[in-house]
Amino acid sequence: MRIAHLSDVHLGYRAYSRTNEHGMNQREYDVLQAFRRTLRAIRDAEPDLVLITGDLFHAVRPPNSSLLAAYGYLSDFQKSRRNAPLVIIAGNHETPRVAGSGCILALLKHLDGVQVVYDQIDMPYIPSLDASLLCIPARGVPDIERRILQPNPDTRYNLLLLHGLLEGVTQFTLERPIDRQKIVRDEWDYIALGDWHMYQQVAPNAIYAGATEFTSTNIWEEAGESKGWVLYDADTRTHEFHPIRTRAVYDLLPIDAAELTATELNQAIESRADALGDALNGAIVRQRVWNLHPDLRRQIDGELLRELKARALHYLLDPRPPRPSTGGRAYGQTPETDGESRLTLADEWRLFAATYDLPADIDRAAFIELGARYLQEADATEQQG
Ligand SMILES: [Mn+2]
Repeated sequence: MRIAHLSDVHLGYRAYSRTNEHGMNQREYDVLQAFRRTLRAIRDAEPDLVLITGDLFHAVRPPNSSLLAAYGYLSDFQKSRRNAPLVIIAGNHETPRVAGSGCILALLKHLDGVQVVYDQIDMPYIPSLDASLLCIPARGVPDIERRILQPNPDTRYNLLLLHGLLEGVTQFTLERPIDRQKIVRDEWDYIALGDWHMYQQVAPNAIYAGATEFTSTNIWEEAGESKGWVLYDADTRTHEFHPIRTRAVYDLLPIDAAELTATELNQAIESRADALGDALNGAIVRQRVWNLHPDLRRQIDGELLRELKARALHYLLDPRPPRPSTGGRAYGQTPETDGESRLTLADEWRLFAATYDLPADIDRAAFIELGARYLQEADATEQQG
């Protein structure tokens, strides 16, 4: 059995102010395009089964523009593959806070061949494939601990679908990581994972397909990584990752402005951007500048910045004042408005804590990790829903 696995499409995601010729937010359109490209590639691969492991939609109530387009794409997709099975589980982004308030994914179950799991852990069976699929949507994750998760011994194939972060997947300490032992087991023919936006193989039979576009709060951490989908063979337990074209994202090498004159700073900004060549056009770009004193900041060439901002889809000059003044800055007061500053703040914490004067009996590594965990928890609280 050949399985196509995609995840974290985040339809309805919007960012920046740029719109396309139809007045649609450019990033919302990019995300739709990535979805369409992915569906085309999957259609051409003719898999027996397609899995979407959560966050198909970016929000509980996605914009009509994305909702209508996605419905059309999926309807055509199902017709083109003669309504072969497609199973979708809900992620945290499309799951309403209150149980029983319905889920937008329920709309898709009216398409032929489509099954949707969003309220709780469920194990649908697909007779045409003789396959059982243990589905754990975002809302089912808290139940993992008290459930016995086991394959159905009477079916040819047993798959597990999960939207959630396994322990050890990120460098950050998670508040409630999912016990790896409970999920990653040899008895499953395939373990399709979602929620982590980068393609990552956890075991030969367990894979995060990653997102199909750059839609995380920390896209800079993903710069240079490919987005795409996974084609998995359940009989040989082998897979191929198929990249798809996305908007380009570049996180340029930071500039340390501590020792620079205004002319040197402007030259550094220009030369780092020039190094991208034509790739700068239409790209999403961040240029961090460390130790930028407010006096020097006022001397940044406005015309140069306007030119870079006009060429890129989004050019973010991200200045950080000299370190002593960053110490008292409270969480939530970062100047950026895109919500991109989340991991940046953690970044900043690590930098700050690496040189902070600590009492001799304090373990610096543990101190840094504790701070990072507090930030992560504050972030998780803020992002819920
Ligand atoms: Mn996601």
